[in-house]
Amino acid sequence: STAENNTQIINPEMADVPLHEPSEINSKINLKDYKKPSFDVETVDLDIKLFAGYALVDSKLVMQRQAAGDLVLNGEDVELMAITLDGETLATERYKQADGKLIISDAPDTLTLELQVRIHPQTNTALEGLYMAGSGSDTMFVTQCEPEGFRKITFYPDRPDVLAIFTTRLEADKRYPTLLSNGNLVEEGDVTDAPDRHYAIWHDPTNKPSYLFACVAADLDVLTDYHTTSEGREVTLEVFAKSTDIDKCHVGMQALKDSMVWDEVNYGRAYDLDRYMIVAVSQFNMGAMENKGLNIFNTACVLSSPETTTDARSFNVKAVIAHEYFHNWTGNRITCRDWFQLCLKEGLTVFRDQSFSADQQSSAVQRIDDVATLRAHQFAEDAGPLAHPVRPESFVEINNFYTTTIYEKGAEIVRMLANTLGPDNFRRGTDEYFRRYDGQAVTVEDFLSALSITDSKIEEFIAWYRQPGTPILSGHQHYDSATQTLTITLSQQTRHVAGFDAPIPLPIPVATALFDKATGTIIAERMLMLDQAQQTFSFDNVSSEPVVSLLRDFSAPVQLNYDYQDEDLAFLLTHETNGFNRWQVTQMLVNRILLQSNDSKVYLQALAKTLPTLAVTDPMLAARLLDIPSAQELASAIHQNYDPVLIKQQRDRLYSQVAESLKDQWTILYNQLPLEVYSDSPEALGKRALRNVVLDMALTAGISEAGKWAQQQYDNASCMTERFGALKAMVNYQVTGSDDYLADFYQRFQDDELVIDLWFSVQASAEHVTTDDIQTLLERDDFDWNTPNRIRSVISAFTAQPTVLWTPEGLDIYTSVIKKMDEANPVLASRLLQVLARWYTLVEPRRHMAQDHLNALQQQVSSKHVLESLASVLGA
Ligand code: 0A1
Ligand code: ZN
Repeated sequence: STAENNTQIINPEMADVPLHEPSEINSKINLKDYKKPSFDVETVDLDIKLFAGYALVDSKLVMQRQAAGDLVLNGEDVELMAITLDGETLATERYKQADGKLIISDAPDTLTLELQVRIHPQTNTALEGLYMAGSGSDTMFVTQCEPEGFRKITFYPDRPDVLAIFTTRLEADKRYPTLLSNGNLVEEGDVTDAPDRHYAIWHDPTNKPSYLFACVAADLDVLTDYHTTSEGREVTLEVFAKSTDIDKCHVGMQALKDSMVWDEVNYGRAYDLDRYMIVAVSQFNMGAMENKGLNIFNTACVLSSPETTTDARSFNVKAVIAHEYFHNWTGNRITCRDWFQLCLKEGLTVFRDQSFSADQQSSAVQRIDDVATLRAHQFAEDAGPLAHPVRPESFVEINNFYTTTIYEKGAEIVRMLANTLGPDNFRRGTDEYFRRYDGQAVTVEDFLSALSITDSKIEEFIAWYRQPGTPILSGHQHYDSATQTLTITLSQQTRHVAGFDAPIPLPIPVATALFDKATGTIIAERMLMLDQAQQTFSFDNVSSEPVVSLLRDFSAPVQLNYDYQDEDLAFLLTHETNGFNRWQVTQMLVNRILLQSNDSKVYLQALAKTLPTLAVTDPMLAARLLDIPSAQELASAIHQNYDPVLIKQQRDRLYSQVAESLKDQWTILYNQLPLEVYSDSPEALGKRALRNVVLDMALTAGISEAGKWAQQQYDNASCMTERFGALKAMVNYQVTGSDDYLADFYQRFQDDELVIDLWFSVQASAEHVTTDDIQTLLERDDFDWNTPNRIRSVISAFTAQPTVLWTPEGLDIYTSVIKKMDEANPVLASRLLQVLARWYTLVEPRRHMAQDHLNALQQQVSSKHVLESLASVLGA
């Protein structure tokens, strides 16, 4: 009867996905086939000369044999102009070039290889390798080498277990005064005989894999600051951005300094070079990139100012800065042996940035946001055809594996390890990890082995890395008043994902507390370690039946299915001591109402009781407690006959019930939260967040002045959070005059690309958006197909409205964008496609309609990125 009942979740949903002819995708790469490289690179000297229509790249590799076998270099879209081995031109019969490889079969054990290649950064729209960003007179050259972009710059053994010392000479026209690469600047000057050209030489003293190489040629301003490390090193910090953006670099700079101190204090890790550079680029496929000493950032993840950046985005800027900085130790100094180990650096680094962020704001709110993201995106991925282990065992295109499973579930595993060990032993473990593996390319097993020095059971967590699917944790309790004993029985079940071994029980740490019903206080607290299919845990000396709070602070990435009464949850909403746990029970209540048609009375009463005080004591938490899962998150819990219209109606109905039942509160609260002078304190952030939620609620409840409030909030806004919150509300509720406000917003911010992205997205995600509206946005002159941020501001925003997306017209638009990007930017195209993975859960006729669209798309695309994702999505 319920969408959450076990059978539907555990039965492999893919059973009713038709088998599809596998398409012609290039061969799979398997973890089990890993072989050490036959040659190591000791030093690389690069000379990159940028010209108007092309670039020439000279390289000199000093190499040493490590194992038997051919000398294999990778190269894609690079034109070989010259090749010498130990100073002699290499005869064409001594090497062969095929399938993106250059193979030299009878290479000596030590050798120097010199190559010259020609590449075309100006026409590189894939944003991998060396590419030109920007347009017209406002261009720059920039690189993206992770995971396999370096092979688009020159022939090289482009794999993370080949570490080398890089020296880079970069030469360009003086229109690009800023010439940067990794490490330290050793020389710069004019090019003899070419008065318009100049060069710079950079040397990176650390051994690094090619994916961490970067260079930039641009015309940028710089914001400079300094940090003295705990080891006494003076580090120059530089953030490079367009001159008009430089005043938006202070938030990022401060976050960088905070991150440096945080890593010294919490992990004993100090920075190791004299210079740390960040470059802001407006065309970038992802958030940012941790290249050694020279991070490249999507402008959206580094620029921030109160007038132009919402609080949520600004908070994200700080988190991404921290993430990339933390990679210096977890990723760069200790790197991955192969790309199957991607979670080794990403899971650990996300865990570290989440911990950093938790120290910058209420840790409860941080946990709420991280868990909400995990549940909305990772749980959906794990429930569908793109499910894969946190450490995959095979792939066609590694770019398809920068997923929420590897990042966010990977971070949850590290969190479980940290919680199981406790802070002291976790620190001992990470110290050991850094001591043992600094300068090496290692595996997940190496990480677990270092962490387990104080507790060998830790190594059992390897199962979490190997097995896909979200475990379901079920349980019930029994109280025996005669013996004063409470027993809790827990069991776990994970769906069997096609193509993988049958699931085995995982070690699941279940943080548990018992609450006395009469006093509402905690009478016992324990971490239960469920490591079998089913286990019973008992608590003695329990004088009356308590309310059990389970999975506190979300102690494991599982779906909880405990036989709570709604009243127990309402009790916990009042008495739980930790804000995260309070939020978690509201979400359980909401899910029961929306997915199991439970009555909403208990939930509404509990909210009415909690909200008025909480709004004053902790406005940020109060705002979160009013969360109702998004349409997409709800969809991720439905495994068949998903009807987007029905789910939207139910969600809207509950939203209205909340708004109506607390109607008197909204006016009181809105008046309690007058606009204030901008401040970035947690209190001010909390008030702004709550004010925007209250505004929405007031509009839903039909409070007659609410439209006025929105207009006034827009007009008098002191920052983007206030202005954009008001605009969004006006657009969604079609407040009279909202079109004028949209026009005003455009007018005010037309020179700021990132704000115009907001302008696009507020329309594309609007409650009443139509496919015609989306089409109109895509046809505008300022809709730029070369800028991923702009594409996402319409296309990704549009997925917020599943009732429009899952229509023939909606899918026509969505798949035509994938088709368009398939050639130009396959990384982006494939990521957009992955969002459609759960098409097969739709109710007919939408299901067939979606299938037809995906089948048609398969005939029209050719990148292995999109073909691999499509094959999985179609159930091949
Ligand atoms: N390592 C980066 C993420 C990243 C991955 C791929 C990219 O280009 C295709 C760019 C960035 C991080 O974790 O931040
Ligand atoms: Zn990362």
